[in-house]
Amino acid sequence: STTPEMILVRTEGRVGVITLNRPKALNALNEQLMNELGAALKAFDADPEIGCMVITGSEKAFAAGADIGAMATYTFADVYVNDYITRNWETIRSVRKPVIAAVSGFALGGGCELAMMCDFIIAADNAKFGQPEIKLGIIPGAGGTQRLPRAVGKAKAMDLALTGRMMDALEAERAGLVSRVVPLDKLMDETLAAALTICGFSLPSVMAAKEAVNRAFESGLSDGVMFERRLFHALFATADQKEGMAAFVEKRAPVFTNT
Ligand code: CO8
Repeated sequence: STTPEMILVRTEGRVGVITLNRPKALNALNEQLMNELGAALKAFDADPEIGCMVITGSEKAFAAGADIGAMATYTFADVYVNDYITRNWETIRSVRKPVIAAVSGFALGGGCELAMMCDFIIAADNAKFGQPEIKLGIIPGAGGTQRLPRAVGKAKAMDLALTGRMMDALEAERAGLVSRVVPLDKLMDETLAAALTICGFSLPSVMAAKEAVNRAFESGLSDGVMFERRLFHALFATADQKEGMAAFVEKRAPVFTNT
C-alpha cells in the first residue's frame, strides 16, 4: 500500500489516530482523501493492537465538506452511474471498533456527515456544524438528512438543511449532536483519554455495545431490546466477563484478554 498524502496516521497506545490533512482546502473531502481514510480505518479495524480510533482535522477545519471544485462539473452519470463522490463513504460504517470524531473548526456538509458517521463526537469550543449544501443547489448526500434528525430532532435538522446556517459547539451539545464540548487546547487530550478508556475494556463487550446502540437506529424497540438481550447473553461466554466480575468481587483491577 502507498503512503497516504491527505491524511496523517499514528497510534497513541492502542488508539489509532487519523488526522485529515489537506489544510489548503480546509480538508475538503475528495476521492483520494476518502480512499485513504477508508484504507486507514480498515487497517486499524483489522489490527489486534488497536482498540479504538479517532478521526480529527485541524484547528480551523475538521472538514469543510465534499470537494466543491471537483464536483462542480459532474454530470448525473458521473455521480449515479460511476458513483463519484459517494463511493467509499460508507466504509466507515463497516468499522466494528469504536470511532470517535474530535471536531474543531468547520464540520460542514460532508464534513458534518463524516463526523456523524463516527460513533460519537467530541467538539472543541470553536466547532461549527452545518449542512450548507442547499446553498450550492444540492442537498446532503452522505446521510445528513437522515442522521441529523436522528441526532437533533426534526426542527433543528430542517432549520440547518433548509437555511444552510451553522450551529456552534454549545448549540450542538444542547441539541445532542455532540457528546461533550471542551476547550480547543484540550480537544486531543480529552478525546485520547476517552479512547484509551475504551481500549482498557474488553473488546468483545466494546464491539457489542457499539453494535447494540447502532441497532437502536435500525429497528423498533422490541426488536432492538431482543437484539441487545442476545448480545448480553453471549458476553457470558467470554473469559473477560468472568475476569471483570471476579476482579470486582476481589476488589482488584481486571486484566482483560479480549477473549
Ligand atoms: N471544497 C473545496 N474547497 C474548499 C471547500 C470545499 N468544500 N471549503 C473550503 N475550500 C477551500 C476554499 O476554496 C479556499 O481555497 P483557496 O484558498 O484556494 O481559495 C480554502 O479552502 C480556504 O477557504 P476560504 O477562503 O473560503 O476560508 P474562509 O475562512 O473564508 O471560509 C468556510 C471558510 C465558511 C468553511 C468556506 O470555505 C465555505 O463556505 N466552504 C464551503 C462549505 C460548504 O459548502 N460545504 C459543503 C460542500 S457540499 C458537500 O459537502 C456535499 C456532501 C455530499 C456528500 C458526499 C458524498 C457522500
